[in-house]
Amino acid sequence: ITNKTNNSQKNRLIIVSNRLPIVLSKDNKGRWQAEQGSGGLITALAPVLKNRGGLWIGWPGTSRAHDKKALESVFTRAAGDFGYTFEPVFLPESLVNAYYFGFSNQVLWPLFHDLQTRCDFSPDYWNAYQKVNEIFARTIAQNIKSQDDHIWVHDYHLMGVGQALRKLHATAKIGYFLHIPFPPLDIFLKLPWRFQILESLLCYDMIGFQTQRDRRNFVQCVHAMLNHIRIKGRGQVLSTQVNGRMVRVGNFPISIDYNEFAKKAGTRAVEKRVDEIRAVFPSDHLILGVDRLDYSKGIPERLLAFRNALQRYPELEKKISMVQIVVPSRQRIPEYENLKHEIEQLISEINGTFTRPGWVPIHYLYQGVDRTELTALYRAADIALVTPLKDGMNLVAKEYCASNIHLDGVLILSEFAGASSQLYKHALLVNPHDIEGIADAINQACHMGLDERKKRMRALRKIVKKTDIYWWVDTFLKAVFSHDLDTLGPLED
Ligand code: GDG
Repeated sequence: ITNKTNNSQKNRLIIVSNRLPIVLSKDNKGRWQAEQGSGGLITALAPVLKNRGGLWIGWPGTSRAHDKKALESVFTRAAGDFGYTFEPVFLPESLVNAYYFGFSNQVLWPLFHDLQTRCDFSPDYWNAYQKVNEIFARTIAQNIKSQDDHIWVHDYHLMGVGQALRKLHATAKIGYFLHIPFPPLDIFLKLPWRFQILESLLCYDMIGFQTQRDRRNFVQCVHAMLNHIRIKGRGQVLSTQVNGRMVRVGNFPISIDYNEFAKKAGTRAVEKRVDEIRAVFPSDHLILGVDRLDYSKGIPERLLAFRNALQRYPELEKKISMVQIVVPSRQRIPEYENLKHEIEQLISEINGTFTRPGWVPIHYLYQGVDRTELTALYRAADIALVTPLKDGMNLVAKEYCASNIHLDGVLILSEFAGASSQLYKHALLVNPHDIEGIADAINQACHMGLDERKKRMRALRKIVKKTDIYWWVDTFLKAVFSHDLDTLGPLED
C-alpha cells in the first residue's frame, strides 16, 4: 500500500488524531506558517496519504477566533506543499482543558497505565470529552466524500469518535488504533464510564492494540461486561458481530522508520557529535535514558537503580556515567510538576553523594534535543536504560537499536513496555519496580563481552528492521480494509 501510487480518490484515507501533524509558528511579520511535524507516525503516514489521496483531521493547537481565519490560508498552502490536505478542528477554549488535560490525561492516561490512584474522575471531564469527540465526528462527517473513504482514528483522546459518527449515520469503514496500553479488567472496572467506553470502541470496524497483552485485556473486559458479545478467532486479528456488523480486534506493534535512523546514525554530522560526546564522558560505560516527563516512564525508579548499582558495585565508581534527557510535557498538570521536582532532587542527591574529581555520575537535561544530537547520543551510549512502569510500545527502545550501527550497545528493557513483546529474547529484561534487579542488569551490561553484545544487538536490529513503521501501516490498513484476513502474515508477539 505504501509504495503504490494511486492518484484516484478511491479509498481516500482520512487520518484523525488529537493534534494535526503540523507545527505552526509565526514569521517575523507575525504571519502564521506551517511546517510538517517530525514524529514517526507522520513520517510513515505522509507518503501513504500523498499516494492514496488523503486528509488529516485534528486540533491545530489554537482556538482563538482571529487565528482561525488566518490559519485557513496556511492550511491551503500546506496542502500544496505536502501533497495531502488538512482539516483543523477548532475546539472551544472552554472544553480544551477538561477534554485534554482532564479526561484524556487525568483519567484515561493514568488508568490505562494501571495507576488508578492518580485519576481524577470528575464528571465535568467526561462531559467535555464526549462533546469534543462529537465535534471531531461532525468534522469527519462533513469531510466524507464517498462510501469508499477509509477513516483511521488514533489514540485515547478519541475513543468516542466512532460511536458519534455512527449516530450521524456514517457508514464508511472506520479503523481505530490505541497507542497506549489497555488495562486489565480489575482496573478498567474502576472507570465510572466503563460501559460507555467499551460500547464506543465496539462502534469501530477495527480496534487495533499494540500487543497481545492489551488485546487480551480488552477481550476479557468485553466478555466480562457485555455477555452477549463473544470475540472469536486465532492469529493476529480476531472478530465478533455487534448489532449485525463485523468488528475486528487486532494487535499491531508500532515501530519506527528503521532505515532513516540507521542512515542518520552513519552520517558525518552524527559521527562528529559521537566523538565529542565520548570525549566529554571518558568513563567506560555511558548509560542513556530518554523520556517525556511522565510518571509512567519510571524515571525515579531508574535513578534509584543507578544509585543502587553504585552502592552495591563500588568498582563501577568513575566507570559509569548516565545521561538522562527529560522532555517537558503536560506542564499544566500539577502531578507532572511534582514529578519534575522529585527527579531533580534525586539527581542532585546522587550527584552530591557520588561525584569525584573529574567525574559527575548523572548528566541531566530538562529539554528536548534535535534529531542529530539524539541519534548521536543513541550511538554513543553503551547501554540504553528503558524502564517504563508501563508503556504502549516505547519507540526509544527501537530507535536505540536502529541507531546502534556498530552493534556494541546493550538494551535494558522493562518487561512492561510493549516493545518487550518483540524484543524480550535479546534485550536484558527487567522489572522496573525491582531496583536491585535493574542495578544487577546495569552491572551485567557493563561486564558483557563484545561477542554477546553484538549477537544480541544484531538480533534486535533484525526484528526492528523487519517490522518497521511502513510494515505497521501496511498491516493495519490491510487488516481493516481487506476482505480476506488470511492475507495477513504471521506476527511474532
Ligand atoms: C506514545 C506511547 C508509544 C524523545 N525525546 C526527544 C525526542 N523524543 C522522541 C523519541 C520517540 C518519541 O519522542 C517518544 O516516543 P515513546 O514511544 O517513547 O513514548 P510516548 O511519547 O509516550 O508515545 C508509547 C507511542 O505513543 C507510539 O505509539 O510507543 O508507548 O506512550 O520517537 O525519539 N525526539 C527529539 N528530541 C528529543 O529530545 N527529536
